Amino acid sequence: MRKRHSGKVRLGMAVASAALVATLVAACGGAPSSSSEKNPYGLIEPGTMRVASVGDLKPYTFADGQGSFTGFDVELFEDVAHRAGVDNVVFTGQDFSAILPAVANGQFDAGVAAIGITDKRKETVDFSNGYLAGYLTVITSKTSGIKDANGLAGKRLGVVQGTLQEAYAAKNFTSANLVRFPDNNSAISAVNSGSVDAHFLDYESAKTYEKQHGLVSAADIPSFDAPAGFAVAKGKTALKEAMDKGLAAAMEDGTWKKLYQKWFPGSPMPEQYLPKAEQAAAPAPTTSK
Ligand code: SNW
Repeated sequence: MRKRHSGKVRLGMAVASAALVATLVAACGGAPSSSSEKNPYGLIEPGTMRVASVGDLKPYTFADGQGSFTGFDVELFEDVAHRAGVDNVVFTGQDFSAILPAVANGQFDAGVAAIGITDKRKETVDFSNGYLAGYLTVITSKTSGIKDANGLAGKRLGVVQGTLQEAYAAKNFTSANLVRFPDNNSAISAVNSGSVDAHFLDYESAKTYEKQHGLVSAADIPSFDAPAGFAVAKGKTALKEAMDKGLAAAMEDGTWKKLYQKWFPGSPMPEQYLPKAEQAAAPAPTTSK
């Protein structure tokens, strides 16, 4: 008890003195954001990570009953931020299509929402190394008759604007009629009401919505070439490097694995993000004769 109490007092004093320093710096006309000592990552507000996310991508990123953000990506990001010395992480939900522009123009320090790393997206933002690779899934009602991707011909397929699903469907599901939504909740409502025939979203979220609404999967499309990463503004090298260092540490000490098992129970465990000792030795070259 005593220990915890004194810890709190010390923390309080540290916060107070940090505030004092900030006030003094401001009073002297110095720009705190240019001080690499006080703000090594160039954050909007030193000591705080402002993160753009979405509130309806359970179990990756979602707002719980109290409106707090949680999920695999959220907890992994918080862990990585902690390793970088930042414990105050503030998530803000918005439309997926608004995240990367908002990160690029400096309204947020990072974007976190199972955002697949692609060359196209790298034109506007930088990414951490990848931390998750999986499938894109078409879900539909039990009565739609859609059994696979071919069954989408002539059907109305929902996609969230700006997602890889939108791009993939436009290119590959050319005989489907795409219906663009701002977020997953509105698309799922449309599936439930029958105003669209199916929706195309991330695999683990599809499973969550299927359970919740009695929907079924019709197709899983691999998206391993676009693993999810944390988006940061271009040129924030120190921030990107801190993310990469934290991610590597979270993978090596088993934190990544623990979070994966917590949020994606029963899903096959990909090997590349596990501690090195747990990755199967590279298969010996086969010398079959
Ligand atoms: O490309 C995949 C990745 O392999 C992993 O499965 C996590 O999701 C992805 O990054 C794809 N995510 C979509 C995208 O990046 C949708 C994200 C969202 O709905 N917030 O566009």
